[in-house]
Amino acid sequence: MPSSGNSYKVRLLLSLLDLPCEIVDCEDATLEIAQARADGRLPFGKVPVLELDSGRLLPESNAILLYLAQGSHLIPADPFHQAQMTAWMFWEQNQHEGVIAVRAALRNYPSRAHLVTPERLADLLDRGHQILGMMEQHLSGRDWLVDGGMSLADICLYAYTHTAEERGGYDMARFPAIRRWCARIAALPGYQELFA
Ligand SMILES: N[C@@H](CCC(=O)N[C@@H](CS)C(=O)NCC(=O)O)C(=O)O
Repeated sequence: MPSSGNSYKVRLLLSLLDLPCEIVDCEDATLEIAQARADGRLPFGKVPVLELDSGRLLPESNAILLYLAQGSHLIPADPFHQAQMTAWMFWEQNQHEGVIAVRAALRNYPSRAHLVTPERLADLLDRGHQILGMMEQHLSGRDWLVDGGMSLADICLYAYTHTAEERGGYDMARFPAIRRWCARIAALPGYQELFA
């Protein structure tokens, strides 16, 4: 889904690792996504989905990242660092995405307009600033989320964080360490923008 941060995580990883893949666009509220769902190609009803050459289907953006990055430098060899990486990836789905991505979706997708109330937007703004505050505190004095170097955790959290201001309406001036971390990722060889 070209406008989706969850889909972008996968596109960014493919580009950073220079992995070949055919991208099939299924934008929100289009015939293409309805057809993919009807054809049984979205195991959990959502995108992204990775389809292997064997025809096996893998849903969930973070599971796809873990599968595609096996053996690469983006999965730490040290078991504790690897567990820290997965902790951030669970946190992204548990805490971050359901607030930061949801506020962006409410503001940007006409299909979600009927779900918008001023109270809901205000609550998501407040909770989002708290969540971003946690990332800010962690990234102050560190280059990457996990000790030992860049990992999938950075790709995963970058997806919705780097557009939090533009799409979500969050005040990123409050979070200089996050802005420096975003610039670090955007400078990586093979980096691809959300709308490339
Ligand atoms: N936890 C899932 C979330 C997937 C998800 O919510 N996908 C959205 C796009 S971000 C989607 O499929 N939207 C279209 C729809 O629901 O019809 C993941 O990380 O892949």
